[in-house]
Amino acid sequence: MEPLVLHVDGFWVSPYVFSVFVCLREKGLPFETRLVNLHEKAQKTPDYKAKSLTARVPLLEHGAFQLSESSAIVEYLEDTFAPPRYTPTLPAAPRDRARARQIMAWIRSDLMPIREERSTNSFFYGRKVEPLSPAGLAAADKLLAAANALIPDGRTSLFGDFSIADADLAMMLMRLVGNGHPVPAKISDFVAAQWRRPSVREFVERERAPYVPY
Ligand SMILES: N[C@@H](CCC(=O)N[C@@H](CS)C(=O)NCC(=O)O)C(=O)O
Repeated sequence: MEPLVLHVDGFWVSPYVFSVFVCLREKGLPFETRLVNLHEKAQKTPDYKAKSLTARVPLLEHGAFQLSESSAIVEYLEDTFAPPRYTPTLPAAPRDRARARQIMAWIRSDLMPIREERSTNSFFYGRKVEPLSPAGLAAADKLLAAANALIPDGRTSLFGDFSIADADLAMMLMRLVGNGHPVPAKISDFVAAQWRRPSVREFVERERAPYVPY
């Protein structure tokens, strides 16, 4: 098999790196990681930019093929390392798969006040946060209403079997849950169940270098 290399942020706080890391682990694929120190602008070096069209993390190298954008990477891995040989990380049924893609796209393109006011380094590093602004509260309400509608009652995954949409949604919800925002039990149970997955724990519980804001 051609080698897989995942380029990750130096503090392991990127939710987009997280998606790809979990996908690779769930599929049981061997891969190396390389740190890109964003606080030192390592993503702007000519070497890195020659590999990554977007000059961001994550970047996946698979042999000579280089790909940026986490959801594109997840789809590439799903197509290249497809079930039944490899564990699926997206649902098979077209409507569930479309819903998973919808959630992944939405989480990457909306809810900006939560992403800004509750960056993932807050719960990875136990950083104290200010109360949410009115825009942050409105975004939190929107997220919680969607999560409540998406998570089936009595279940702790969106589609029965795990998918990357579960991990992505849990990471977004953790920005609230991990900072003490009150959420319904169904949602905290969902986040807790996702946080117990070995692939997620490996990312969440890893040792991190002291954080340098950037
Ligand atoms: N839509 C992209 C977002 C990637 C992204 O925003 N990465 C951030 C880290 S979380 C980054 O590399 N920031 C450095 C920069 O933009 O210069 C994806 O899903 O991969």
